[in-house]
Amino acid sequence: MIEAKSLSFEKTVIIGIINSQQDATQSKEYLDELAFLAHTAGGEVLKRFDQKMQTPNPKTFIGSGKIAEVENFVTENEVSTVVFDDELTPAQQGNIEKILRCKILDRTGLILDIFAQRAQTSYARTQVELAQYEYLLPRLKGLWTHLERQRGGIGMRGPGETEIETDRRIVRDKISLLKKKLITIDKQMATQRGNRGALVRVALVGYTNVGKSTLMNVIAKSEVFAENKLFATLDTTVRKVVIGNLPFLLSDTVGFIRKLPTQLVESFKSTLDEVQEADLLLHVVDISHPNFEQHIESVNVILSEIKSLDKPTLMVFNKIDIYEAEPWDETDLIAERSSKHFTIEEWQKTWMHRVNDRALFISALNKENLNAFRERVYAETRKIHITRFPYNHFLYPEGLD
Ligand SMILES: Nc1nc2c(ncn2[C@@H]2O[C@H](COP(=O)(O)OP(=O)(O)O)[C@@H](O)[C@H]2O)c(=O)[nH]1
Ligand SMILES: [Mg+2]
Repeated sequence: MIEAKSLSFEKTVIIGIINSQQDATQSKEYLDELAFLAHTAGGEVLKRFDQKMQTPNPKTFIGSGKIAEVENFVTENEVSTVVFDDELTPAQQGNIEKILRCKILDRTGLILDIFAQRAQTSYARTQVELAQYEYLLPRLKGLWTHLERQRGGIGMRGPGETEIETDRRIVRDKISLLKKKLITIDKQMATQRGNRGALVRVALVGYTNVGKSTLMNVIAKSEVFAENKLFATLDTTVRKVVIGNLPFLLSDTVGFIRKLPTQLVESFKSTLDEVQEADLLLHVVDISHPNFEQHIESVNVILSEIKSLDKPTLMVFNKIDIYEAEPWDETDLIAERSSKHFTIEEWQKTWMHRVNDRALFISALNKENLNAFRERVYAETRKIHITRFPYNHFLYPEGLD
């Protein structure tokens, strides 16, 4: 994997479409997220374009009038990168590049680029590299050939730089080699997990940037990297944690996102095995995010893909310190009061009811409600522990002192 030579801020434009499945508010939020992704990768977003259309144009994704508008802006402002919110077909990518004459990325390419930037261990690097090659394979037709390739930067961190003109066969060989390498590592990881004995295993899951690593650091006194960026953490960290004498293993790993590229889900198998083999999931949610309920949905989609949706789960609503309800004007007789106006207490009631009391409301940063959190995790872990070691229930009282 080739790293960026500099992280200079590249002038970036982002583009999305609005269709009947996503209204204007939703599209705005999707583009907000894409802008955050572009920012995480080192880009400076100058402008957003959107277009109302039912299905993307097969040739240029957006319509010809819109693409001309984008072209003008790109030329006038010397934009170097244009990012689309959906996956482009290799043909669309090629066509658009010919028109805009700059680097064209789609959402998947951008996410892969961030992953490439952030993979720390050789294991994570191998996983990302495999996903990059699989993404590259159908796109090998002389893409980006006229671009100055030595420069690096967004979307250029990866096999695209060196392998682009080489034969597909070489890329295929590389893919099978990486797969073999991962199988070997997967086996080692499985053995390692097996060696951890019968300790209860708890996994933090959730959307990216919700505070999983922050919570891990508070609970396990570890030093996992936490940052206000998407996908700050890729590598899995496992710590032994003791609450009220009861030991268990807590793991923190990569977060999920809407439309997580399938190449990534596949190559991050071992990372996701950590979730699959957990006894208890802590599904962390950023309640201060306007879209948090959709985030929960996206996470649940991936959990169900890896057959982990039925696991015992506690919903952990984090960042209550910065939650703000939209102001509600009681005298306004037309506007209806909706969940956007809920107080934290109302959300608490709603979710406690929805998930049968299995919800906690905390601030990992300000350490609010962490005692309640510890109590609850203790109680849940204890339940699982004493099914394995029935004689041990003497050791662990039902509640903490
Ligand atoms: N205000 C506030 N910010 C938080 C809280 N927990 C985490 N954060 C911030 O949210 C950002 C993402 O946190 P991180 O732990 O890296 O999220 P992860 O991607 O889920 O692991 C960081 O800037 C944290 O400081 C919280 O309870 N309140
Ligand atoms: Mg993290």
